[in-house]
Amino acid sequence: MSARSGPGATTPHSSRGAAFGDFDNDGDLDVLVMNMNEPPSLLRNDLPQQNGWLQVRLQGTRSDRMGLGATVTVTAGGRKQAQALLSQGSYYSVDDPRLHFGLGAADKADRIEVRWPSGQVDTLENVAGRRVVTIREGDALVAGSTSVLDLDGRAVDPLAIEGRASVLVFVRTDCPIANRYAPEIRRLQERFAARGAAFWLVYADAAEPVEAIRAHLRAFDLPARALRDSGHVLVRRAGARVTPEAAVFVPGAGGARLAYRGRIDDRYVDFDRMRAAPTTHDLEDALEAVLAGRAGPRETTTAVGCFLADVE
Ligand SMILES: [Ca+2]
Repeated sequence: MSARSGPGATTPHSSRGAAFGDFDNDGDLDVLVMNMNEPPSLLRNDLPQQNGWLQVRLQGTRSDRMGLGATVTVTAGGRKQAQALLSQGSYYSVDDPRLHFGLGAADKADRIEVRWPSGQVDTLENVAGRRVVTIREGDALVAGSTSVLDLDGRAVDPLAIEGRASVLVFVRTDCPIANRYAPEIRRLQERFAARGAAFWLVYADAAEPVEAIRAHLRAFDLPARALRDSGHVLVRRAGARVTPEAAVFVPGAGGARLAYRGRIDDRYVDFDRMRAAPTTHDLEDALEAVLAGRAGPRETTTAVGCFLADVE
């Protein structure tokens, strides 16, 4: 034990138990050692770290509320690690219930699988690292993340950007203005998909059934992947208020960064007044800019359309 690590491990104590956990919430494991007849020693890990990490906090619904007895398997950087959440640890000690996973050089987990005592299995894909992820039993969505469900009920985080940008287009099945933009959405997707921009249609009304969304995609020949944002996670993150409204996210140091939010173009002056042709193509200009690595002409514009339900 190096003298530079401090006196915690070199000073003699009569110790009986040790608990491992991230005491100071900085992503590394610290150790609390229980000493006989004196206060415990906290061995705080203050080594600078470059490696990725992830902590998983479990919330049981049918199983134990803390998720005791569940097994969590994390796949990252081609490696698989499994840990079980147990209630026992060392003598009179129990570890941090947040399971800690080192990710090595990876900055995200490709897959997290939770096997609950109830038999329920929850799987999350593409989960960004360097944070505590709360997983609720029976809910494939990461609380506090930007994961939402696709039409098949799979969790997808469109802001875990794999290409160069993520474009969210907020739509409704019953908004005439959004429907009139279908050809333009299609044109932009065809134009920019090959250049690394992923397009997502986001249906944010919880009352819209999946079948209605599928019918809408067919009727308007919308080829983008559709997501359901019933909890308005993406609506809040983007600051969207109406449909159609677009948001362009690019990879940033602390996660996805909003580069543009607003109208697709300025064809609509008001809800019932439109120009013969748009004079600015705001979404297209924003995408051209971010794909060229520069700031766009405007970060936000005001979109005209149908209000999203329940958005303040
Ligand atoms: Ca720590």
